Amino acid sequence: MKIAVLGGDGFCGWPTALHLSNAGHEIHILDNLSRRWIDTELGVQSLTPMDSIQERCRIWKEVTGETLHFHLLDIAKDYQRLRQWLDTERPDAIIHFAEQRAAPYSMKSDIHKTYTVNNNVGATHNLLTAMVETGIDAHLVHLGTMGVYGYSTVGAAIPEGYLDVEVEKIDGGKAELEILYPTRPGSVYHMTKSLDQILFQFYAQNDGLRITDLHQGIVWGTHTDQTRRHEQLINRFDYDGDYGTVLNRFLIQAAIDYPLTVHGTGGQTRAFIHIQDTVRCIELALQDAPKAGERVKIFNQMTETHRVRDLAELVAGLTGAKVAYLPNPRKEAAENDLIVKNDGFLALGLKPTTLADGLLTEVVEVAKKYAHRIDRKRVPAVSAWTKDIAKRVETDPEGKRLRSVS
Ligand code: NAD
Ligand code: USQ
Repeated sequence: MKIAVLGGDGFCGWPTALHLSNAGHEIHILDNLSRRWIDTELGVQSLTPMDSIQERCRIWKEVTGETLHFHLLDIAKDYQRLRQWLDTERPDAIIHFAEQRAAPYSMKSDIHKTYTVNNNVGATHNLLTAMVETGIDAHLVHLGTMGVYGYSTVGAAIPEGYLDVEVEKIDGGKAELEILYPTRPGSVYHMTKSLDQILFQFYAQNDGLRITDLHQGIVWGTHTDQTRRHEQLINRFDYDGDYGTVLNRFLIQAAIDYPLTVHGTGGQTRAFIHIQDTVRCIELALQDAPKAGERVKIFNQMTETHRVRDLAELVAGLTGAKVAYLPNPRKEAAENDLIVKNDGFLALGLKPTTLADGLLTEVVEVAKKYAHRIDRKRVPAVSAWTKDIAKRVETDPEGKRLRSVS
């Protein structure tokens, strides 16, 4: 297949591009490199040294003989170029990663909120309307988030996107409906993914676009089979307070002897997936496209759930790291349970990679190798969800914010 990977220079997009190229597909990466600019804005860099996208593509060609085509394009801003590109290239599938994906970054200021909404909703809508306008019959696979559901404890498993409900009719009878699971986003970023869902619903229904939305959990790990093939193919790895995600952060913190930064009591339960399974799931989703006129296909792309404090204790047990319980900069439930259905991918043959597989140690090894690149001042998460919370969360880089260390 000819596949467009939008956001293919990012943490999930790059290994996906390699995985699909390795599987024999023709890959076109479209990216505006905004994520690299955000690194500069924040004064951070990937833990792992990342070459330019052109250099990465050159190395892939050298290692495998396969070409990765790169196109510098802003999906949210360059609408006409996007439409023209789709019209000319007519890809069979489009994988859409091209959004601002950090919840803390999206909550930093009004400017960051506005950017995140304009970029994410604009990119998704531009893509959908350009697909209609050009008349291409590509299967769109979008990376959404588990966070659209919220993480509330209702004592029932979260289904894959849709909920069967019964409503009382005016005549007193009952009617059965299938609705999108009610969204309850916990940040401006997660809100944009909720808005994306409505855009997909409309374009699938109105124009018969074939769309799969992957509600992905928190991705951890760094390597996939393809990124291991050459030092310069290495994936990016975010550790800073805005873009670093919880388990990867704990692993690098352990490697540099920094107390593990648990927010609040660490009673938050979240869904997780290893990066190797991310790329595999996307390949499986591509093979299972909906037909025109079908509703949006939704998969929960996760393999396990964990409580944040349990992860901290696990990493501490593995490495001897200390655990710090900090004031939570976010507005979120202090404790929640989370039960998630992921039958869709299991039925398609996914064999989940779990935390017990020794990959935790691999990440610590990667972190130790590149520890000299870590700026400890960038480790604390200082982006607060509200002005009141900001007053409570001190911004001291190391040590003084710690409420208790176990
Ligand atoms: P990332 O920030 O590493 O990569 C996103 C890429 O998209 C970057 O290369 C960026 O330059 C590009 N991009 C952003 N806006 C663009 C635009 N307007 N035009 C062109 N390119 C643009 O993020 P990631 O971790 O690879 O996440 C990819 C997708 O997966 C996101 O949509 C995210 O919401 C979703 N997701 C990520 C995780 C995770 O834990 N990393 C979990 C669930 C879902
Ligand atoms: N947390 C800590 N300590 C830290 C960092 C985070 O306790 O040092 C806590 C947070 O308060 C939160 C949980 O860990 O309760 C998860 O935080 P996170 O930053 O790992 O994940 P999140 O903000 O939800 O976002 C990430 C990705 C996003 C994706 C989402 C999937 O950045 O792109 O959509 O995971 S999910 O969480 O399933 O919605």
